[in-house]
Amino acid sequence: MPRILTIAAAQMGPIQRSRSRRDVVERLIVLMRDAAAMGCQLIVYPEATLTAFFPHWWIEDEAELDAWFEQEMPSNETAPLFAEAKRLGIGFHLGYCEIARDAGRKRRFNTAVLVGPDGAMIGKYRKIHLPGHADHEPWRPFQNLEKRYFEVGDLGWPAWRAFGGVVGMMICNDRRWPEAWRVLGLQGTELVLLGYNTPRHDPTTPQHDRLAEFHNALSMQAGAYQNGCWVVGVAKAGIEEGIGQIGGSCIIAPTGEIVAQALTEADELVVARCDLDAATPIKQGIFNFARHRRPEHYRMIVERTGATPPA
Ligand code: CDT
Repeated sequence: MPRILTIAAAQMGPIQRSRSRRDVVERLIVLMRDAAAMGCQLIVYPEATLTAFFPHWWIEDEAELDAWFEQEMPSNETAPLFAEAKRLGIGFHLGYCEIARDAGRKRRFNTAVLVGPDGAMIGKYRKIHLPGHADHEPWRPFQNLEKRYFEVGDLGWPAWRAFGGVVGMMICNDRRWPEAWRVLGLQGTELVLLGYNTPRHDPTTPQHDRLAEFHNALSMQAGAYQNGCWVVGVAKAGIEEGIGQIGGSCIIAPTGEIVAQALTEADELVVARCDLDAATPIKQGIFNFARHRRPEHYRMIVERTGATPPA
């Protein structure tokens, strides 16, 4: 039986800091209803979907910082999204900022959850590659304080049997790291869901600003091809509180080809019929890990060279 999954990448336009969770959830539900009407079984929302991307600002007050996070999922504000998904029989992926309580200790993570069409939680991933810096750097036009506001994810990198295939998640900066893809690829992942908030301007390397969209697509297309998986990459795009963020939300086939892509930097659905079996020729062919991968040699080379640049 063919394993065809119709998926919507739900790109979000900017969310200004004055917008409430209720406003945002209303926008998410509009997109979800449209996706369901187009026959989608899964809708994928971006990283930190529910608010403006607050790591762009220096925040000292603890209560002010906490207000950007979700204390529970679902919460009173997000429950309508879960209820609508269940009513429509559509699964979803949602990125949000999580406060967790661990033996009374408050912990903050950049998190994504995968929810089934029955409204039940399938899995949770906490972002591992946190970009940016931990201290206030006033020379920057905007901050990138993920290293201050989040802990490195502590849930490992699981893949789940879901939606008729093997599904994994990563979050934004993770997509630039080949290790992220390979850890999922080694688990047989056939579908990777990932959201991002990527500023068009990187104050540390402005000479690369013209390449922001290219590096985004390059990372995701390479990850898809080299691991034989579908990728749904979803942006929070447009000018948010004066900071321009790239769009380019897209769905990529296991061949590395982009099969559908956003045309705007606003709320927009990007939809594709994804045949999960299209991963098989890559997984059993050019990237058949069991036959062609040489981990013992990679280890030997790293041990011999110390994996440091030559003197
Ligand atoms: N959210 C996030 O991880 N953003 C980073 C910005 C890095 S600056 C180029 C990203 O990798 O897109």
